[in-house]
Amino acid sequence: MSQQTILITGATAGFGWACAERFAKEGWKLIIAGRRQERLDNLAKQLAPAPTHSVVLDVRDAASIKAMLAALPEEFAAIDVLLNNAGLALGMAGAQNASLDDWNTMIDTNIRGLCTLTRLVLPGMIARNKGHIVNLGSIAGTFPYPGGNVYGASKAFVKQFSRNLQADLVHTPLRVTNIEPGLAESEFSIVRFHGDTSKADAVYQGTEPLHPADIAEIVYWVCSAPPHVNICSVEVMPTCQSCGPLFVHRQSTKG
Ligand code: NDP
Ligand code: 8X3
Repeated sequence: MSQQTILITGATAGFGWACAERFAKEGWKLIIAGRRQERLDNLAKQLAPAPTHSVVLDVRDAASIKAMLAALPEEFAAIDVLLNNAGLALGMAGAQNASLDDWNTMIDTNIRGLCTLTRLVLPGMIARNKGHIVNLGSIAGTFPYPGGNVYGASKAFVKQFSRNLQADLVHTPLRVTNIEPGLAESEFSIVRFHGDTSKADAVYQGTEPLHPADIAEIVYWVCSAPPHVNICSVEVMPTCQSCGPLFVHRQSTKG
């Protein structure tokens, strides 16, 4: 098979970085995107000699996405896999106290950015009769928790959008997968707590969380399944995690 091409958003850290390494190891061509130029430069050096095209890209900016796709060098233009990985959680306050700016950033990144990329990449895939959209959802899109509010809702969108995409594409050979990880250590919690590393460290204390390489292995696995096999979703937690029981708040019986 000729060399395949993957476009990875959010390649400058965590899952995206690990996926770039995993696919490079298998001889894929890589388009790596993120907002931090220096990280992209370091990653490209690390991936060498894999063919790599780096793009500074904010997925919230539709015009930049269009320009990026229009300017792809010919050898990277036929995207086989779009890995919609760029995303973030911001804050853990209850809905009544949460920052509206944080909510809008999550909506613009996790929902609007993912939709824009998908919409703009799909026509090329349809024309080539080949392609795979892999989205990074989360267990937070299924299981609610206090402070998860808009983050969880954005990942519920990703889950349902993935299923609806599959419905739209059923008459084509294109595939759609939603990866739904639980607790995984990356820069995710540092970002969530706005750079407070002690709060971020506490999230993983006393656990063996998932590692970005675990997610990369799963993403590579779903992409390397035979063409007639569409792995629709993968829910994955570290062994130390489970869903909690339903919670009931009871009035205090004391005075
Ligand atoms: P990281 O914070 O380590 O990486 C997030 C990546 O997203 C970075 O490369 C960042 O790059 C990029 N990103 C964020 N905002 C934008 C933007 N506006 N435009 C372009 N790129 C952006 O987190 P993870 O690797 O853990 O997260 C990756 C995905 O997995 C996210 O969608 C997250 O919601 C999801 N996920 C994470 C889990 C976890 O526990 N870690 C569990 C379940 C799902 P840069 O800042 O350079 O732009
Ligand atoms: C990340 C997993 O549980 O922190 O999506 O929301 S969680």
